[in-house]
Amino acid sequence: MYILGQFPYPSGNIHMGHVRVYTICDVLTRYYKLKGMNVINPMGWDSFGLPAENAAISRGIQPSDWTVKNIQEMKDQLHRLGFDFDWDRELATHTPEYYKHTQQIFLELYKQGLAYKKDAQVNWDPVDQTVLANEQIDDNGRSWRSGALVEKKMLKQWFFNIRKYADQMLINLDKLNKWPEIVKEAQRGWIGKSEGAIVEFMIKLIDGNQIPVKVFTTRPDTIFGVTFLALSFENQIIKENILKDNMIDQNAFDRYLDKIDRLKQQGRDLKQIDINNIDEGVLFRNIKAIHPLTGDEIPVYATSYVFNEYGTGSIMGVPFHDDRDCAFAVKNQIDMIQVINGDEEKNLDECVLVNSGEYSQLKVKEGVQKIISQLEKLNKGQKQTEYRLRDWLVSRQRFWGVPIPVIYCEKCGEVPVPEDQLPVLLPNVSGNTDNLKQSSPLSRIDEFYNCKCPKCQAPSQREADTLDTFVDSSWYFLRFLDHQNNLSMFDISKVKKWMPVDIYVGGMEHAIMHLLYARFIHKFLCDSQNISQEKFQLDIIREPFRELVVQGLVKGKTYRLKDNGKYIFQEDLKQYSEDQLKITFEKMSKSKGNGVLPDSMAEKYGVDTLRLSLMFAAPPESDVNFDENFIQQMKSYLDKVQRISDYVIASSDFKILTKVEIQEKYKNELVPIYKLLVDYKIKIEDQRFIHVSIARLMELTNLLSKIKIDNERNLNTFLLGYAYLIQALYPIAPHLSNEIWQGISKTIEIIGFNVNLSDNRLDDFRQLLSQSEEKVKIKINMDGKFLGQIDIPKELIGQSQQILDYIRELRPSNQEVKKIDDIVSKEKVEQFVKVIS
Ligand code: ANZ
Ligand code: ZN
Repeated sequence: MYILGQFPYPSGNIHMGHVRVYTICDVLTRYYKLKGMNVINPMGWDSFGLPAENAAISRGIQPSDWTVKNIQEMKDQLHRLGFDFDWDRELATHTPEYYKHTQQIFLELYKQGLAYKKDAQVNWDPVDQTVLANEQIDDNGRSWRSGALVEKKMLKQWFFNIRKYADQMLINLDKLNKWPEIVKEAQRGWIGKSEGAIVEFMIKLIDGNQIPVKVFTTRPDTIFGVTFLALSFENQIIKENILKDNMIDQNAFDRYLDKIDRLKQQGRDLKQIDINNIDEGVLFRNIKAIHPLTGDEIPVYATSYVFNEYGTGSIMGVPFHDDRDCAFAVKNQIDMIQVINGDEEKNLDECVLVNSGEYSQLKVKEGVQKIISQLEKLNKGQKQTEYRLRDWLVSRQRFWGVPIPVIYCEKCGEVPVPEDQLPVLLPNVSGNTDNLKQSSPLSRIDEFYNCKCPKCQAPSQREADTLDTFVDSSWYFLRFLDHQNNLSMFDISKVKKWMPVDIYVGGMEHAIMHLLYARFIHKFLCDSQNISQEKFQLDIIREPFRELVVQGLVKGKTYRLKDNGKYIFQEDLKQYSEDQLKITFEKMSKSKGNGVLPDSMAEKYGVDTLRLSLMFAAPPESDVNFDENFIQQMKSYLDKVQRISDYVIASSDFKILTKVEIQEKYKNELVPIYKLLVDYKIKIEDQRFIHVSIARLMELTNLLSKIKIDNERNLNTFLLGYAYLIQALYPIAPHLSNEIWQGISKTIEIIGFNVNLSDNRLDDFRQLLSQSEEKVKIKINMDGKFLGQIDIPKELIGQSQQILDYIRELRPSNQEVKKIDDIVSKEKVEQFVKVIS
């Protein structure tokens, strides 16, 4: 089993969010080991990136020194928190041993034509001479560091052709039935597939010449309702001045361009166009567009609700049927024609075309087909699929990243670095971090920048851009499986053995980009003979992460003044009375004074209490409100479990039997204990219910503490039950459980357990419970397909939820169930249970 938490950026501090992800992984790792499985749970560092570079600049130190120091500090912290990571698999993406292979991936993409260079617009800081990310620009369009007004500049940038995989990634989403629906929806939206057509309109210029303008539409059926044409302000045709000279109000046009630039920096999005805020746009004077089917003449505008980056950067306006076009038409008093009859929102397929010439009375689907074939016949259009997904811009004009392995030679042009010359090493910047302040620092470091052409040996220059750090993290889960391999990226047999990752745990902030990039690179590597030696048939769907757990936030207790909303810090609380303050829980942050340090909590209450609190407070996907009162309750629970061990040590008046004897002799007495443990296993194996599994252990603790140890029967039931409790508690509170187990080792040994807690396997409580149960066979059909048959206890008949739980618990040892479970999504299983009931 491969359990993985998203590896951290070495900022220098483990925060509560980290502790939560890694605790989920740790609990599951220990649990499955206890079940007898071979589990890996590796840890590493996503160690390239801007913060190291900024720290280096502000303190005059090497980015690598800062990074290594932070890694050491965080590692110490993780050790103190007692996580069971496979430290012998540790890796860091900034080491040459790792990034050599990141460069290899780049070269492989390059060879297959999937890494390419093209002009792209960047944010340029004219003072610092550097490219800025959108996040580095404030609301007034100024650089966060220099304060200079940011300019737009075209630069040649490297891209990965992720769009080649857009369709595959989209289709596979349907098969990832162990992923949260919300993440899949986000990815679908990001990929944004739209099916429609390209239609060509001719524009008649003043001199009588005609030029073509192509539009993308998802609704060719509305073509008879087109009453205007609209272009984006940045449209190429306008740039080339074909449509500019004397045709527009230049001042108004420039004002719009400025506005669009600002919106772009704020990351404006096609999906967020506000219909109430559609602007008037700019009309092109003295020209008309010609409708390709009717020959009618229609006006042409430039408007900001048409995006240059999508489709063709121009649209056909159908005001009667499109909300944005409608708002625009109202402002400009443009005609509207109804061409579709029926409820378009509810059931488009049932609608019919009207006012559409020979196509009138056709249903929409047929209308679309016939109109497209007519356009094709006239050479005026064709079917087209568009994606919102843009190719992945991977160039960064920064130092602290993977150097892109390309050399520029005057004679040979762009030459990829031969593989046997990898890695292209980052140079040393000791003593001179000034270079880092400017854009493309690598181009200012001679011993790096100047080199020989690998082909003709002529003096040449290296590429000075480094790779986006998302490239580093797009394949680390594969390297964990063979991280010391210095011959190749990984040994394919190891990858086949462990992949896909069984449970991947991380935050919502990575729901789109990281997961999309990792899926893309994984698919690409599967396809690349050169790297995988043979296509790796990891699983039928070639996806890297079988199950995804997206954890919620850890929120801190926040105090605010009722009258002005001001945040009050912990140390100032005394100055205010209770009724002056309002208490809420908010995302932890320094400015709110509501942060809680894991180290101090662990020191005060113990690591196990911290773990238990995070796991019991809420299911993994929900936010946790971190409250010290709650932690104290968890502490007293653990204290109680520990106190009970005193009885074990004290009780020697009656004979202690062996496990098998107790199981035989006190079968009935053990039933309630078994039942709780069966449910504990079910709930922990469906990660959504880890908190419920803990509730079962609390019930078991109560049950045991009520047993009066006044005869042999009670003593032995109590002892076995308590041993089970400590075993089951071990994944959640490993340190305390070990300590208790050591303390009662003599008794434990007599019963027949191993004195080393983690060397014991969990018993099959279901089996023990069902020794007296009668079984019946049920067949499982889904959507008319026979999936398999299994035996269930007769007493479960009619109780659908229990049947579902029972089936889940058989996983993963029962092959039949595993098969069913793989095909059937969670939602489907729920549906199946409804059918049974
Ligand atoms: C005519 C039409 C009639 C449209 C109608 C929609 C409804 P999605 O689904 O997101 O792909 N469009 C095309 N390119 C655009 C651009 N660069 N900027 C802004 N809008 C653009 O949207 C496709 C629809 O969005 C296209 O279909 C086009 O308007 C518009 F009743 O064409 B439609
Ligand atoms: Zn050359």
